[in-house]
Order: sequence, then structure tokens, then C-alpha cells
Amino acid sequence: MGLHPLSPGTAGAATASGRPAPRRRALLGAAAVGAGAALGAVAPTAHGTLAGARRRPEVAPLDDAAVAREIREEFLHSWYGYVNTAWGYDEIRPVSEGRNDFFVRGRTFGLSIAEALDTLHLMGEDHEVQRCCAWLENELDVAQDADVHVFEMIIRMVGGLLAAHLATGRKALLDRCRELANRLLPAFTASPTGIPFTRVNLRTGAVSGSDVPLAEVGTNVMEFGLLSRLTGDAKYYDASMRAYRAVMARRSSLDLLGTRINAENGRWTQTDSIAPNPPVDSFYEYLWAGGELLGDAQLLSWYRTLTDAVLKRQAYQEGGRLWFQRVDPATGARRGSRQSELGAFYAGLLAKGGNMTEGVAFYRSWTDVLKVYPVLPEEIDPAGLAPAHRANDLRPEYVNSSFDLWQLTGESVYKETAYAYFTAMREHLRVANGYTVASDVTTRPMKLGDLTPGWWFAENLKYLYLIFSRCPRFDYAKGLLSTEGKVLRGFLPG
Ligand code: DMJ
Repeated sequence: MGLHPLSPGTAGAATASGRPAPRRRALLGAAAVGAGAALGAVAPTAHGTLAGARRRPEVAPLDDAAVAREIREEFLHSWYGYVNTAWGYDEIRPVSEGRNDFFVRGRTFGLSIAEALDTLHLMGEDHEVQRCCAWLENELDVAQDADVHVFEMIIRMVGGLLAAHLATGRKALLDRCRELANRLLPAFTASPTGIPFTRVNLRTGAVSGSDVPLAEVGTNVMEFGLLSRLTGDAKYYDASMRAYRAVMARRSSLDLLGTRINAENGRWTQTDSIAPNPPVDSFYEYLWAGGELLGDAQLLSWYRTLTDAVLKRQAYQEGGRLWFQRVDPATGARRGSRQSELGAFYAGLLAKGGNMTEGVAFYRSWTDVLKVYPVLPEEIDPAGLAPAHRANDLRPEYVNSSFDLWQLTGESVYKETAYAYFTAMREHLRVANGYTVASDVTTRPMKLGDLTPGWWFAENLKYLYLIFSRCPRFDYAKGLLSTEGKVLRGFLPG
């Protein structure tokens, strides 16, 4: 496959050949800046491994079809590890050949099946899709006596069932989805403020958990809004919008939000604005993506207001790179600077929302981290890029942004960096029964953990496959994915 895409080399650039029509180029207008040019502008740092980063290295053009085959092979390697060892359980522990209950110990929801289904469909694995549909339609119990995490259930299972229904047209999957959503709904409707409780018992409807991270307040409008559209029942969308209104009414005079809020009295319990880091990350993502999916001007206008404030108050430069600091929402005073890898999705979101320059710059910041640690650490200190948390949970956020930026610009640099990300994971995190998390990305050989999180099937390999495959089942101009990588718009027949 030629040179490692991030290895220092000679000058020049690969061409972006054969890509699907880029979307929304016009919408981005003058803000659009070539990512290759932006990469070339990386400031040199004291870190030896970044030497030469100022000039973009030459790379051999990637053979898209061959790369797509490699990605599919790795997906199936992981998938059959799960099928053979943990079928019907939430997740596989690929090293010990064990199983993991993601939601509640002793209960299974077949999480990896719901996570993988639409990726299998895009890859043309129709036999596996049938097997997954049969399990979700006949085996999944959505009325278990279990206190489940509402946010996790919505983005993984409700979203998974919706995407499965859209991919296959099977009504039974929409029925399962609706049944599950009905059992989650008390978390919203029992709340005096509209801010959802964090947990609900699927059998009894009893709610618990009133200290709610911002992401859990607002990462549901894509799934609930679409469900309302598909069923003609507005109650799901209405519940989401009530939750949004509750926090938007409590924003600071600087248009910033806190980190956690109490569902019963509406008071902030942790006040720092830490966007785009967890646990607030996807709150912002869903204002834009929900607005796009549902054609909802209110959501898009909230996105604009909050994003302008985040860019004004939290964006800062460190080592010539763009990062986002933690601030006091009332005064804008700085309160910290650690960056979570989970925030890397924000590069793509900023670009999709019209801030292409900032999106490209933030992607470049994370690409510099990738040059130091080919498998990204969970957390870094922007000063010197030292790892603040050395694990990696098979995270998808960087390659989520590669996909978004490639889709918007068609520039080959996003393919090259995505491929580098993929090959590093293959080199370090591949095990006999699939792929596993790392507990320390700085060690060689890499110190590994023992889990394949569901999002590995839903996100990483889907973004990668879509970038390289020219997938005939995906509409590259209209496609919209949820925070969990579920295709909620844009399946093509075939
Ligand atoms: C995924 O479940 C989703 O992307 C979510 O929004 C945050 N993080 C995980 C993967 O890192």
C-alpha cells in the first residue's frame, strides 16, 4: 500500500480520485479552506516526532477498492469473533473469550447485534443482516426488570433498531423500537423540568438518577424525532424538545452551558462549560444533526448560538494548535485545558455546521497527536501533547471527523489520515477473536485490555468503509449518521 500515510517523506500530494459528489460545499461558502493547506501550516513543536510536520509529506495514492476490502475483512474478523463467542450477549471479551453485559449485569440486549446491523448491510453481508433481524425481532426482551441508562439505550438500541428498520424495511423492527422507546419515555415525562432522569426500569417505569450530564439531556432528538416521523406520534419528539428548552432557558448570559444539571430542580450541579469534551459532547452534535435530519430551524439556531459562544470563549491556541479550554460559563474565566479524545468528533461537526476553518484546524491538532501516538490516548494535555490518560477504548471520534471532512471537501488528506488511524489500530489492537481496547497506548507491545465495545461495529469501521468503498447502498449527498454512527438518513435501495 506504499508509504505509511503519516510517515515523513518527500513533497507532493495524492489526488482525490473517484470520490462521490461532496455535499454542502456551497453552504460552506468562503469559510471553506483546503485541509491540505491547513495541515501544511502546522507549527513545529519541541516534540521530535513532529519534526517535518510543516510540510505535507508525499504519500502513494491509496487504492480505494483494496482499502475497502481490508476494512471489510477486519470488520468480519471482529464480527465472527463476536458471533462465535458471544452471540446474543451485549459485547465480546475477545482475549478471554468472555462476554460483557453493557447495560445491567446479568441482562443482555444483544447490543453488538444492534450496533453492527446497518454496517453489515452497507457491506452487503445480507445473510448476517437476516440473522441479526431474526434475533432482534424474536429474542430481544425490551421489558426486562432492569434499571437501564436512558442515554445509552437511546443512542445504541433505539438508534440501532431505527437504522435496522430503515436498512431492511422490516416493520417488526420499527415495532420493537417503538416498544422500547415507550418504556424509556417515563424518564422524560416523570421529570418536573423535562430534563430526563438518567435511568428507568424497563418493566416498572420507575425512574432514578437526577444528576444529569448535558449530553444525556440532549442526545435523543435524532432518534426520537425520527421515531415520531415514522410513527406519526409526536410524543417522542415533544419529550426531546422539552428537555432542550429546559437547558436552553438556563444558559448563561454568555450563551454557555454547564456540565451537569439536576432533573428535579433544574439547577446546574457542575457549572464548567467543557464543550466539546464529555460528558457534554453530543449535546452540541444533536442540535446540528437533529436540525438537519428534521429540518428544525429552532435546533439549528440553538446550535449557532451556542457554537458562536464556544468558539469565542473556549477556543485557544497552544503549540500552534487549536484546542478548547474549560471555562466558567458566567465569566468566561479559564478553568482547565485537558482534551478528551472523545472531543475529536468536533472537528467534523464544526465543519458541517459552517465553521470549516476551525474544523480543519481542530482536526489538524488531533492529527498531530496521532503522529505521536498512532493509537490515540483517551486524554491529552495540549501543552506538549503529553498523555493524561493512556488507555484507548477503540474510540471512533477521530475517524468520525475524517469521514465528515472527507465528505465535505473530498480532499485526499482525510483518506490518508483515516487509513493511518486504521492501520495503527490493526497493528496494535487486533487479537485472535477481533479487536480489543488498550490500557496503555505508550507501551510496546501495547498493553491491551479485554473488550470490543459495541461502537467498534457501529462507528469506526463504518466511517472507514464509507470513505473508501463508494458504497452503492449509501447516499453520500444526503446521508446522516447519529452520534453512534447509525445511518438515520441516506440508505439507497440495492
Ligand atoms: C459512542 O458511543 C458515541 O460516539 C458517543 O456519542 C460517545 N462515545 C462513544 C464512543 O467513544
